Amino acid sequence: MTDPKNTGAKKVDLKKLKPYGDIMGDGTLQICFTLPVEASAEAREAAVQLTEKMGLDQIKVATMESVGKGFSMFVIYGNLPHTVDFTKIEVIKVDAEKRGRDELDEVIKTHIGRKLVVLGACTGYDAHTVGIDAIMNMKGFAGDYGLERYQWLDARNLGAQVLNEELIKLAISEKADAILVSKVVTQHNIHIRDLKDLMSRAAKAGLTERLIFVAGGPRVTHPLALECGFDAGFGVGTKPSDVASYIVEEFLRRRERYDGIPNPLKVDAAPTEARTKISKAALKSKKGNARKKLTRKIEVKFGKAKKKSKKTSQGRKAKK
Ligand code: B12
Repeated sequence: MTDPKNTGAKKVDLKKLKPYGDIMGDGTLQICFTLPVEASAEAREAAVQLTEKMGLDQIKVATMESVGKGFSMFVIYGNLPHTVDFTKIEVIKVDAEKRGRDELDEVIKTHIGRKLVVLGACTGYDAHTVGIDAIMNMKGFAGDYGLERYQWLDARNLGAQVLNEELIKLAISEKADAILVSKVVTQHNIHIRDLKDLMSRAAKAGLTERLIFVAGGPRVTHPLALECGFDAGFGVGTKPSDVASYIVEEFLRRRERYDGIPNPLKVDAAPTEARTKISKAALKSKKGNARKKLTRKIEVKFGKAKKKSKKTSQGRKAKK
């Protein structure tokens, strides 16, 4: 990765980082939104006032377009007065070094000696298969071959609208090593409820120690996945090799933890300070402090979802 401190010709004050437009430190950014009113001088003024309320100054309306009867769309430039201290930023990231397909196949062949069984599905009511296909299917995504292409992965794409209970049954009967779940629809936080439902079933079936659970989707983040009881979460722009790298590393970590077989990838890790903290947190039990802290943070964000009915789309579908 490039050194974040080496950002260009002008010296950047990383303690007071703000957007760059034309001159370093100008804070210029571009926003785009739609108002449910006809494009007009009044609509333009409303857009400017709303942008002022967001805290931007030096506002310029670059575009106002009519987007159908009763709607106007704006592209607006403004300068943001706020800054963030980049040196204090810590991110909870998936703990895995990125490796290519050939290297991962070689690691599995040499150090595991059997194919890892990976089941992928889009669960519940969700019928958006393109995301899970991008990860699983042979042809892959953005020039990165899918998991089906890996010689040492037995990757099976179960498709859309797979019930959590079915997925758990298959995980057991197929002796899966990893379960990949795609959630795209997020209306009423259905993705969170479905993900949590799967993990509570997995816990009841005693699957959470050895089986690797990975969630993905455009609104899925790694912290959200952890909060739902998963081991890792991947969002927009994920490539199959990101997921394969994680599965292989995590498999070897767990094998070391539970069977005492040394992890051959450990020496390569060379963790950064932040990554060490995260790895330690990840190693704690799912009921550990790190996870609890994280859960509290996310519960604030999704507090409403927690209070709502515990019914899931799985349940509803089963009743039909
Ligand atoms: C194509 C599409 C459909 C197709 C789906 C066809 C199919 N076979 O998948 C059809 C027409 C069926 C459809 C239906 C619906 N859709 Co639709 N659809 C889309 C659309 C246009 C594109 C989604 C897509 O394919 N993205 C491309 C893939 C590659 O991206 P991705 O899913 O993010 O995947 C990447 C990552 O997220 C990650 N990833 C994803 N899954 C996983 C899993 C794992 C394990 C990992 C590691 C990573 C990973 O890796 C992928 C590659 O990087 C989006 C809008 C949009 N532009 O995003 C709406 C959208 C998702 N749909 C939406 C809605 C509301 C619906 C409907 C409810 C509409 C309706 N009222 O009927 C229905 C739902 C049907 C159902 N039961 O689920 C909303 C969802 C809103 C929300 N957040 O809840 C969206 C966002 C449109 C919108 N703006 O309103 N849809």
